[in-house]
Amino acid sequence: VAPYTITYFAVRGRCGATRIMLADQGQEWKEIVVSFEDWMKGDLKKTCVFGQLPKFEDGGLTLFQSNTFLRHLGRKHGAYGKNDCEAAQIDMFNDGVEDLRTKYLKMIYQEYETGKDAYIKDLPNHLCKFEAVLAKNKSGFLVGDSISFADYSLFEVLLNHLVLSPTCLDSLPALKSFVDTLSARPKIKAFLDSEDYKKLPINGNGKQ
Ligand code: 0HH
Repeated sequence: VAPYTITYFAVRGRCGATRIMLADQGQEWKEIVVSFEDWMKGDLKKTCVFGQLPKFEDGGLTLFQSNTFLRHLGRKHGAYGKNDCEAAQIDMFNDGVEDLRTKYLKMIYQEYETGKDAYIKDLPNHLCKFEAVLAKNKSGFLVGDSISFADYSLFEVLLNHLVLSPTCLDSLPALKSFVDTLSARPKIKAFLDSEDYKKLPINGNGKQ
């Protein structure tokens, strides 16, 4: 039986990285899909700590905040570094990914028509920071020598950016190889090839 449940709208959205992480860690999970109509009734919203989805359940533990899901899974499945110093660096990089994700979501939901071109033009200035980190760390991961939740989050945000701008990694070889390596991990590959993954749009407004 699946110990984990994700309750969310029918999008990859803020659960993309969590799902990829669960798949790569060999975990099973249940999905409860909430329609916009059901959400608008307001009953579920009232039960959500911050009035928003996604919700993540691990047995009797109920969590909100997508980055909290990643940290919880990181702790449980050995993807949070091998000591406190690595854990702190993993937090730092995950927060950096969150900054990029927030900019991306703002562009997608608030200024796609007016801001997309400028966003893509400015993108190398953000991606080059991650490029430098990966070029320096010979393991191919952001921190230390094994995969962490921050790697899954970076990977997922890069997949979305490759849809937005297919050439965005052409001058960033370490990031390109990072995406290739993670895409080729057997459980990630199987998940990315699955209908469960492919059927969901990236975002809720049809833009990508
Ligand atoms: N910091 C939170 C986190 O990381 C942010 C959660 C959040 O923004 O978990 N939740 C939004 C939905 S995420 C929310 O609950 C964006 C997906 C939009 C898809 C909507 C499509 C619906 C059609 C099926 N928003 C609703 C609300 O605030 O009432």
